[in-house]
Amino acid sequence: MLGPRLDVLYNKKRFLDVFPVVVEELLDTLRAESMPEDIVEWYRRSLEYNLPGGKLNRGISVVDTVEILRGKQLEGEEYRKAAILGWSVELLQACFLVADDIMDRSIMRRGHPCWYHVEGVNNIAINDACMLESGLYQLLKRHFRQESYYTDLLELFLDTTYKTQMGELIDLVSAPEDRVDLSKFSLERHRLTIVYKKAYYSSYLPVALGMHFHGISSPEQFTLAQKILIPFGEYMQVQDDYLDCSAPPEMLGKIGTDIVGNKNTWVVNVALQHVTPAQRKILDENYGRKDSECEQRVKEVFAAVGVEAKYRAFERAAYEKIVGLVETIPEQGSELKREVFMAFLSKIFG
Ligand code: DMA
Ligand code: MG
Ligand code: MG
Ligand code: MG
Repeated sequence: MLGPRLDVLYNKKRFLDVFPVVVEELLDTLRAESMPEDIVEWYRRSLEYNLPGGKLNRGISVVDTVEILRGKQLEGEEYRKAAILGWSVELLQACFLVADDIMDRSIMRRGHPCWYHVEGVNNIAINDACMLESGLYQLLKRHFRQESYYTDLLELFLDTTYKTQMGELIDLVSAPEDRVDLSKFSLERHRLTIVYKKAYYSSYLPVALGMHFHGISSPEQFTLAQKILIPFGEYMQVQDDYLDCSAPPEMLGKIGTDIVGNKNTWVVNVALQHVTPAQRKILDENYGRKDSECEQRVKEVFAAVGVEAKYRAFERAAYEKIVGLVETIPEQGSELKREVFMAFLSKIFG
């Protein structure tokens, strides 16, 4: 047994050790179609730029889920196969991020320029996003085609992708660039947005994949997992919204665009509930404007209404609610285990 901190490092290292295998297998699919070497190299650069630089929480959670359900560490070929399923989630995530950064006009991601901002890439990033997604199905075909749960995996990835795209659509349509109307925002619409754009793919998908890999097939178990993981995924996006306007770029690895981008975030909705008429006027006049002084005035209103304390209270309540849901799983005799969820929670809270 390593300590908890070393466990995290070890889990990340062995997961990253599988990455070169993923890259070579994906490049082989291009070579098999006789793609010229410069095209193979382009795909390599896109994979290496967009996949391994993040926390890899989603991918690693697939493996963690399997190991907790098995009650032992995976070894050799079995570990590699579970890790490849994890990398498939990371491919989907990379696809969403590359596209999201274009649509949100973001500049920085994971401490580097967004892919579409890299010299010579520009709009080719749109096709690269599509190829990051398509690549995951090549991995699934190669490694899981013979499994009884292959169709379940395909359906899960396809349905989750569709839901995420719906979420991105509500998010973007709610944020017109030429017309700021804060009266159109609401926490109900925000909740719908974040469940679809974040919770299904970031929280439910990794655990559900691990469950399939382990051999769980009863629909009730997946419904139970979803009941816990959707509120958990909601929390993940509220945290993302809060950090967007409050954390320094050095910590975040990205520069927040929500205020200038006129986004319907948790933060602006909470502020709207607590502003005085004078503060409301400042928000109306400064939110969603592409101007850093306007952005600063909005942040001052957020601070004045005490957004930070409200976020801390929300975080505490969310944690207690989710732990309460986890505790509905019986301690003995259940296919699912509480620890699957507690391990995931510990990666995200705090
Ligand atoms: C993230 O929304 C959703 C997807 C599907 C990537 P976001 O724009 O708030 O994410 P980020 O803050 O990372 O750009
Ligand atoms: Mg974004
Ligand atoms: Mg976005
Ligand atoms: Mg965000």
